[in-house]
Amino acid sequence: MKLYSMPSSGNSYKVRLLMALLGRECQIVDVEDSSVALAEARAEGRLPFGKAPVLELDDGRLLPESNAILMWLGEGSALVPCDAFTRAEMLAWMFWEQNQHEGVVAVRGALQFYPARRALATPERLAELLERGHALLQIMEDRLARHDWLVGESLTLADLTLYAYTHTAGSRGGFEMQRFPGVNRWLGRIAALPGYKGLDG
Ligand SMILES: N[C@@H](CCC(=O)N[C@@H](CS)C(=O)NCC(=O)O)C(=O)O
Repeated sequence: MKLYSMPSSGNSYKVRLLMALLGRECQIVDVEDSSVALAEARAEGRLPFGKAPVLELDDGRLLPESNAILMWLGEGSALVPCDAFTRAEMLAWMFWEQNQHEGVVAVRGALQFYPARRALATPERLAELLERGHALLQIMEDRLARHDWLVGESLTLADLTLYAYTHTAGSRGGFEMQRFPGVNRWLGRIAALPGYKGLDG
């Protein structure tokens, strides 16, 4: 397998993290933001939706969308609950990550991290994203203050999905993470998992 992966991006990192935890290997093709490699992968038709990550299977099939890739790789592992309702709850967090959390928590980080986007980081936009991000992180805190994991009683794909951008929410996004002790304990729990690899690892 080959993973077209953006080194600095949480969406690509969540796939690399799952692979590390499952002890699975694949060829990594780095396609950093604004790079020639990204433009080439796109021009060669390797990125069906124009974005990274994309997993290329040995038979040439291409799978885009980070959370779809997690589902494919996680299939049959303990990270995908057998119980249908618990599995649907896991998916609910994964959809929420894409349609709420990422567009605020990741975007505030990206506006400050990628030089090309700094011009878009107006004080008004940053302030709005800060307030919305704190409200989203509070939703995670409400769950994690009382539970070790987002779903059920063990690690699932939902935790890995949300770890990707939450673990840099303070350092990149400037969110006040001390307000969320349950989230911080959960971040530590994930970082202590056997096989764990960091964003730069
Ligand atoms: N929903 C997609 C989002 C993918 C995405 O937005 N990827 C960004 C990096 S995080 C990308 O490829 N950006 C390069 C570009 O738009 O030129 C997923 O979860 O995989």
